[in-house]
Amino acid sequence: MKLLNSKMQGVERKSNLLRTLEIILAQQDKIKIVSDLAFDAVDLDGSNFLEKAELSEVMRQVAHEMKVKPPTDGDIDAVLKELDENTDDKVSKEEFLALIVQVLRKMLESEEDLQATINQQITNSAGGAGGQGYKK
Ligand SMILES: [Ca+2]
Repeated sequence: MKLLNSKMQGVERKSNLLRTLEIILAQQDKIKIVSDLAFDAVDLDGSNFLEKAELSEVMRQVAHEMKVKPPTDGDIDAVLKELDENTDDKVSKEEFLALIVQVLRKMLESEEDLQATINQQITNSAGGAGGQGYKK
């Protein structure tokens, strides 16, 4: 926190999700633990690799959780191709970790955008509305 003090004025209003995402992304070793747990949950046949069907399943779940459109078959192929660094048509734990980090980064970015919009609106309304009105 001390390091951040000088730039705190503009960024005080952060959602819990935004804080959580920032904390998570700063702790890659913990992401690895969570990633491995998630991997094991997704690796339905216990092969230690995620085949396309398993990848499809987790992408649908993530899309559902994030309330975005479900992935198409083309999306799944594209992600598999992108993640599958050694081109064996399946995703290893290391390759999966890269996916988790990407998803967290995307969430952080969209949360930051949302937060910036909210902060702007609070700033605008605080100007004329006498301040006290914005309480939980
Ligand atoms: Ca598998």
